[in-house]
Amino acid sequence: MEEATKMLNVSFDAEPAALSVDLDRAALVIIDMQRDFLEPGGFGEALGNDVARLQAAVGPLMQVLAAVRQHGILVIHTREGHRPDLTDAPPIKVLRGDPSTRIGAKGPMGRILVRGEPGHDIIPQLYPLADEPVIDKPGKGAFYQTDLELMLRNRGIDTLLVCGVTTEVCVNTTVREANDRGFRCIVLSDCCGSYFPEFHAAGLAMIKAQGGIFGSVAESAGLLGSLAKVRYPARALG
Ligand code: C5J
Repeated sequence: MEEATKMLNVSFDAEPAALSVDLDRAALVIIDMQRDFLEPGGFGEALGNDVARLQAAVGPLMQVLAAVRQHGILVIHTREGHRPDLTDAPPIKVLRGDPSTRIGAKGPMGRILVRGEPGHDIIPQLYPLADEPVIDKPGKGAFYQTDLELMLRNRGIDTLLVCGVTTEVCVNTTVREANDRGFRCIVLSDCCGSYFPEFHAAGLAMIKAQGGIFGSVAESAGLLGSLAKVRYPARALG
């Protein structure tokens, strides 16, 4: 029996210009949707932020994740965090803030931003499937000291659909790293979030300015609409 052949291209609105994406060469990269950033008692709150502000991205991202999974598009999740002995955490990062709420300090969800602790894990609504790679990153960018680039190149990926938190920190850093490595980035604006609405807006504006100097910005509805229209040829009987 022959395998179905995909009709691979989808087109949708984006800024600064509409896009066409080959689904076989695209990956969804979900940045740091961790309990430590989105739930009370974690790193985000330890830094004085209102974590509820990030929740707006969860619903749209759940829809995108479901659609992307349905189409067999590669999904990669990232988590920011450190080894329990903090040997991979720069002292300048660890020593910021009150000692009781620093990276490595004990909080309601375990040690803050430490791998293996409950707070370091991804929120249940977006939990990775067993075959979806999870990149543990020590920095803000997903390429820094990780094997993300190797994974993408091995699979022939040239386009990243980027979502997650926070827009102006880890999403922006990752997009800049990706752009310098020759990957096309499409940031799904409603699937990203920030503790600061003005930084969210500025973070997206910086990506799409000057003809898309770091990438494109699109709302998820356009992608979802075009994914819903993809038709796969019926399998040949045999
Ligand atoms: C931050 C992140 N904001 N994932 N991390 O420290 O954006």
